[in-house]
This record gives sequence, C-alpha cells and structure tokens, in this order.
Amino acid sequence: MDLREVGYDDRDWINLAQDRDRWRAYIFSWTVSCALNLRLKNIMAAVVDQTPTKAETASNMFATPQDPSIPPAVDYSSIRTKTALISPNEKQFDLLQRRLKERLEDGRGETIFDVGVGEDGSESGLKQDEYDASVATLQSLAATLDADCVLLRQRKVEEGVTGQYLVRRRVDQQDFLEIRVAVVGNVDAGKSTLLGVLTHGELDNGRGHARQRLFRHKHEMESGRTSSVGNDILGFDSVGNVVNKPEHGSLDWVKICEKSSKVITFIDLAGHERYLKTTVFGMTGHAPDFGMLMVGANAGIVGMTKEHLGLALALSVPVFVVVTKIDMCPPNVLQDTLRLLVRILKSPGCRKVPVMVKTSDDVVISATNFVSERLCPIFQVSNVTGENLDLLKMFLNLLTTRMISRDDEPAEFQIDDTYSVPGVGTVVSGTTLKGVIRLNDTLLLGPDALGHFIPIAVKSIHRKRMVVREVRGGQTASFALKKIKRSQIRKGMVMVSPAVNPSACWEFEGEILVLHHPTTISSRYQAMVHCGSIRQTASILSMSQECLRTGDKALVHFRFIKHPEYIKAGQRMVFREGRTKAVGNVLRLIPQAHPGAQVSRSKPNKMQSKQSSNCTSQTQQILPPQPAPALPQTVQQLSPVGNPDADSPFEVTADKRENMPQRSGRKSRGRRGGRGRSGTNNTNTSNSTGSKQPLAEQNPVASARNNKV
Ligand SMILES: Nc1nc2c(ncn2[C@@H]2O[C@H](COP(=O)(O)OP(=O)(O)OP(=O)(O)O)[C@@H](O)[C@H]2O)c(=O)[nH]1
Ligand SMILES: [Mg+2]
Repeated sequence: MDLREVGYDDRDWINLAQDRDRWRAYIFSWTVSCALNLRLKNIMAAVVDQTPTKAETASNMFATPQDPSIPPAVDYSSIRTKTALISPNEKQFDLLQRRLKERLEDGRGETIFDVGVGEDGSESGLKQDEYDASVATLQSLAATLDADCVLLRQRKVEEGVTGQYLVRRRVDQQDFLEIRVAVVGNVDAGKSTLLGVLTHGELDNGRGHARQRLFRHKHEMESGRTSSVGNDILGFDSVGNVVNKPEHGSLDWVKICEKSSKVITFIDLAGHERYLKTTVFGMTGHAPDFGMLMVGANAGIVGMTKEHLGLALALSVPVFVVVTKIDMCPPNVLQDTLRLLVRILKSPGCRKVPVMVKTSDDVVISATNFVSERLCPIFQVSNVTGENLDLLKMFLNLLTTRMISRDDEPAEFQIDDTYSVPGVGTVVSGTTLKGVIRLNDTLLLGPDALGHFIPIAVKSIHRKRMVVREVRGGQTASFALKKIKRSQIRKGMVMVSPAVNPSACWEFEGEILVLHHPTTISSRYQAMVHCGSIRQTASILSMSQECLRTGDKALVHFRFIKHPEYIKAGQRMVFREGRTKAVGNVLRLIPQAHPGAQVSRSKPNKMQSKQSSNCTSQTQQILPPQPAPALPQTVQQLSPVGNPDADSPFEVTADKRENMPQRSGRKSRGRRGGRGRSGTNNTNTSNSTGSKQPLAEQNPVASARNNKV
C-alpha cells in the first residue's frame, strides 16, 4: 500500500522513516539482549547442571558454524578499496598476494586486474603518482607469483586514472592454457584463409594462398574447399605476443606449445552444406569454448551462416563474428551486411548485444564481458591487407576457457578420432572432459557393440603433438593404446576412470525443440543424434504429443538404432536430418532397454507427408499420451512458438544455391527454364512454419576474471 494515498505527505515520509529506523534499532537491541540473556542463562545452567548438551547449545548459539572441510573465509575487507595497492603494509601485501593467487588459479593462470577501482566499482580513479605506485605494487605482486603484468587499457576518469592489467603466469614448458575456437560460416567466407594468416603470420593474396596450409586432404587442396575438421594453433606468451614462427612454411607445434602460456586451437569447419554433418560434429564433438562466425563482407549473410549461428546458439557456445574481405567490398555493401548482421543478432532468436570492435578499448571491454554477458563482438578484417587483424589477435589473447573441471573428479575422455600410426599402434584423439589422465593409467574404453567397456592402458600421451605425462579436464590430447586394434574403436566412444562405473544405454528421453521440419515428425521418425562426439541415427519411439511441427517442444523417447552409447543426463543434443533439426537436452537414460527391443523401420518413418499430418499415430506410446507432462524449465525457456521474427538464425532458406560462392546477377529461374521455386519456397516455409525460435539463453560460465580485488 502506498501511504501517500492515505494522507501522508513527504514530511511524514521522513518521520515515518525515522520512526521505522528507531523501531528497527529498538527491536534489534531487544533481540540482542534477549539472546545474550538466554546465552548467559544457558551457560550458567550448563555450568550448574553439568549438562553437556546445554553447554553445547549455549556455545553454538553465537559461534560461526565450523565445517572442518571448509577453510575459514579470508577477510579481504582491508584490501577492497581503490587505494589498497598504493602502499600496502606487510599484512595487506600478503592478503593482496593471496587474492591474486586465488584469481590466477580460478582463471587457470591468468586474470585481468583493475587498478584504481574499488571492490564495488563505485569510487574510481587515482592521482598519477598513486596510480604509478599501485602499478608498481601489482608488478611486484605478479613477480612473486612468477607472472607477468601487461597494461591492457588505461582511462582518465573524474578522480584521476584507472587501468586494466593482464596478469599471466610465465611459461611452464609442459603446461599451457588451451582455448578451442570453432570456426564456422558459409562457404568461401574466408575461414581457412584467416586461420592460415593468423597462424602463419603471412597475408593472403586473395586467391587462396593462405588457406593451403589448413587442408588435410588432396581433394581439399585441389578444390580449395574444406570438407573435414581441420586444426591449427596460435600460441601467446605471458605478455600476449604471438609465438608462432613458421619455418619453411610449416609450424612446429611442439615449439609453439613450449613457448606459450596460452594456446588457441582453431577448429576449421566446412562451410558447404554438403559437409554439414561434419560441421555439426565439429561443433558438438570437439567441445569448443567459443564459436567464430565468419561472414564474407560482399556475400553477406547467406547460405549456411544462419544455420551455423543457430547451431552455436543451440549448443550454448558463445559466438563472435568476423566480417572478412573488407578490402574488396564496396562501402555500401559492407554497411548493408553489417546492418543485417546486427538485426539478426538482436532478433529474439539470438538476443545478443552486438558490439562493433574498432579500438583496443573495445577489445578489452568485449573480451572481459564476453562470457558473462550476452555480448557479441563484431570484427571487420581483411586477410589481404591485414586490417584489424591485430584487434582480433588481442581479443583471442584475452579469451578464457569455459570448461571447469576439478582434478579430483574421475577422469572422462571423449574420442573424436582414431588413427593407426606405424610403429606406435592405435591412437585415439579427443577431449578430456573431467579429471586427470596420467601415463600408464588403466581406463575403461567403450561402449562396444554390446555395450561393454574394456580395460585399456595408456601407453603414451601427446598434447598438441607434444609428449606429456598427464592431461586434465578441458584439454585435448591423443593417447597411444596398448593391445587394441583401431577397428575396435569408433568416434563417440569414451575412456573413463573405473570409478565412473560406466554403463551404455540404448534408449533415452530427451527434451527437444523442433527448429525446422518441412512437415511433421511423428513416432518412428529417424534422424541423426549428435551428442558430444556421438553421432548415430536414433529412432523416436514415442513423444509427449502425437506429432511435432516446427516450433514444437516435447519430451521424446529415443532409441539408437545400431549400438548403445555412453551418454549422460543434461548433455546437449542436436537431432537432425538434412536441414530438419531439433535441439535440446538429454533428460533421462532408460537403462533397462536392451538390444532385443529393435524398432521396425517401416517406410513412412521419415518425413510424414502433408496428407498424413493429421498425426493419427498408431504406434505404441511409451510415454503417457494424456496429459502431456509439463516441460522442464530448460525447454520452457526456449522460444515462444510462432514468433514472426524474420531475422532469426533459424529462418528456413530453401535455396541451396546460396551455398555456392556468390555470383552477381543470379536468375530466379532454374537451368531448365522452369519457374524458380526458391522464392516461393522461402515465402511458404517461413510463413507456414514460423521457424524462428529464440533459443535458450547462452549458458555463461560466470567469468571470475574481471572481479575486482
Ligand atoms: N580479397 C580478399 N579475399 C579473401 C579474404 N579472405 C579470404 N579471401 C579469399 O576468399 C577465398 C575463399 O577463402 P577460404 O578461406 O577458402 O574460405 P572458407 O570459408 O574456408 O571456405 P570453405 O572451406 O569452403 O567453407 C580464397 O580465395 C581467399 O583467398 C579477404 O579478406 N580479402
Ligand atoms: Mg575452408
């Protein structure tokens, strides 16, 4: 109730507030005195009665509960002000050192430190001499922790100067922070070229010179088109300099890793729709920390651009955008591309905050807020002139890992590739998701076709081609395995610590949102499930509703058709066939399902025809059909259905030719002179399906690195 409505004027408000404060003070003192009396009484009673329980009650009343496993919290109140670094006394110096150490550990060896800013950020700015003294203290603090301290940004504010410094541990020959960046975007956007330029330090000639180093296959070199998952690395030392030094055109990964404090692993993916399955695998199976969406300035947002953006959003991978070819793009076309890009990013489907990165200040602001906020930095670069590439490098240098893992957890490693190396034997590569794996550890490898896991010994470990003795959560690695043939291993298998006690599952329940389907999905529909490095066709046994159309959300009971897999509740999954796709989470495993319960694969199990879209499903419903269970929170957060958002990344584009390198003056009629259907399709599908769904918000891991001391 607003008291002003019943006759109080503003003066009364002040009186009321004062009265209230007086009352509060009175109630507080009364409570405290009661409590003290009670405590005294209890203590006396305990002493007189010698009743241990009472004495215990009395002593516990005001004592802070002490859990021996939790170390007592450190009181940092004396170093919270902006002046703390100017001339700290011995005790404060120790506290500052302890705090910095904690932050370096949280940030896996690095943190961004604000000088001249108080903990709450309200008061900021120091006089020049105070600022200089603070920086000197920070440098000596960093030196005691074997770290370097580099200025990122300095600002003049009302009360003086503030600065942001990158504090990063110096090189340990064996250890480095690893960040994975998946590079996506339409065909010919310049993905491989940019990676070639960044990692080899040589500009492109505009005719495909720089990309040659990224290709893995002969046919890729010949066509210039990426068709597989490529890898390249970019190393930064403790002061943020690039350490890549190509010798005779090729990079020595071991040397880079030895000199680097941070290594960015780029996952170069294919832009052509033909290789979409591989690109989805690159995004799900290689566990990227970030997605770099590339857009050719002149071609604009075409082909697979929205598809890839939608995929990154669906998998909760934070994305930044790099617009290439600004050297050859007329300014008006560039402006059109940027305008459309911003509109798409701001659309309800993305709910991003686009930021044009033009200065190093923009880089620091966007890098420090990249994970925690919904920022989407946009860079405009040229691989031919090198324009703005330094900003992009600075940004990459400031990225921090999103994968949080503890060493004491049982180890888990997902396999994304297998090799047979002459003289070595079978080698598997992949990502360590949890725990630590050491040389000669025995892990359980599986599941095989029968769902079994077999013990396997790790013969040797390589990290980025460098021999190491152990790998931990968040790091990619390859292992040479003892006594096993390559044919016994497939992508999607895992190697886990025996403590995990793993079991394989044939069936699971997922919560999904259909992003696009031309007609309807019903029971017995089959499509590819991508979940981590798992890639296998699964069949729908039943659903929480009879049929699903674009925009529908449902609980779905899946069954793998070939072999059981090791999956876990909560994992992100993509369910797709061509451009038909649904995204969601694994909700529950169904352990009792066994291989005998095969699903019959009758003809109409693929896309249901429009005539049959009345959804009269005769299939067995495993989930109770009525009433439909309430959808879990995660799916409910997904977009409201039927949002007419024309810029959504999930807009249906039926024109496959958009995947081809863009040519001007394209005609709308087909080769045979028939009526071009693409335009009609576009209108129809986007209208009828309303396939523009905002996805779940990004799931940012809180970035502790920008906390102030
Ligand atoms: N002028 C100019 N040309 C560029 C630039 N970036 C890339 N190119 C050229 O664009 C062409 C395509 O580059 P790629 O790196 O193969 O493109 P991609 O995105 O990897 O293509 P896919 O692997 O097929 O998806 C090459 O001929 C490059 O030389 C740039 O900034 N300016
Ligand atoms: Mg390429």
